[in-house]
Amino acid sequence: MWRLYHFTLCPFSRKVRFALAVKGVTHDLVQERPWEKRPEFTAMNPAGQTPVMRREELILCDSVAITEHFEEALDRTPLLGSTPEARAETRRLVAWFDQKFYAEVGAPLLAERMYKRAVLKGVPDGGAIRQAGRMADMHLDYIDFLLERRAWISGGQFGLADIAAAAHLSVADYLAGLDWDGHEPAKTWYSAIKSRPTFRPLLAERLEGLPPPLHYDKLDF
Ligand SMILES: N[C@@H](CCC(=O)N[C@@H](CS)C(=O)NCC(=O)O)C(=O)O
Repeated sequence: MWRLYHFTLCPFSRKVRFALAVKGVTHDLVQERPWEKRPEFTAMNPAGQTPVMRREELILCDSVAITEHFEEALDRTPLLGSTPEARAETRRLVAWFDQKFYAEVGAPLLAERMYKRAVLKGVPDGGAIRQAGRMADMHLDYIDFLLERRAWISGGQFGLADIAAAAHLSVADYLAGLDWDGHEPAKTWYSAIKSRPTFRPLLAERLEGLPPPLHYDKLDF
């Protein structure tokens, strides 16, 4: 049986969890706080980052390596696309959310609203939060732009770019960093994602002492 070392508000962990659920890979979960740098954890992943997957002696680190591993190992429910062009587009957008969205929105919100508040018990930097909100709005505009031209973020079919987008957006939404008003295409898409039984367990999880806004797990938001 696979074991996934994850952190509830880690978007990369959420991406792997959503992909594993869609592909039907059973696993158990270990909650890891990566900033604690547990020696047994850094022994598995020298980068000290969640997510990590383990089955006996086999250890997989990094969300892209993990999701691509299951894409190659399992024929069922392909998530990258059926042509080289479709796969390149899916990978471009996975990188968009993992790199650009995370750097501009997810990481500052996690630093200010989760780490500073819940771990350091300090005072968040309002300027950094407002800047993350402005960038989030730009990303929602881009998601609207894509969804006015295609059925899913990945392209014609639901795929790994939708999973990456949902994982990153859900963390930003938990941290009250998204204003959905005026983003109807993105809202309709995210409502469809939220209603999936493979995504609902992620929405049900809470970090102690840090509740999400009321709309967070509602289909109508
Ligand atoms: N490229 C990695 C990034 C993972 C990552 O940045 N994880 C964060 C938590 S969301 C982490 O463990 N940060 C602790 C650190 O970098 O020391 C992946 O895709 O898995």
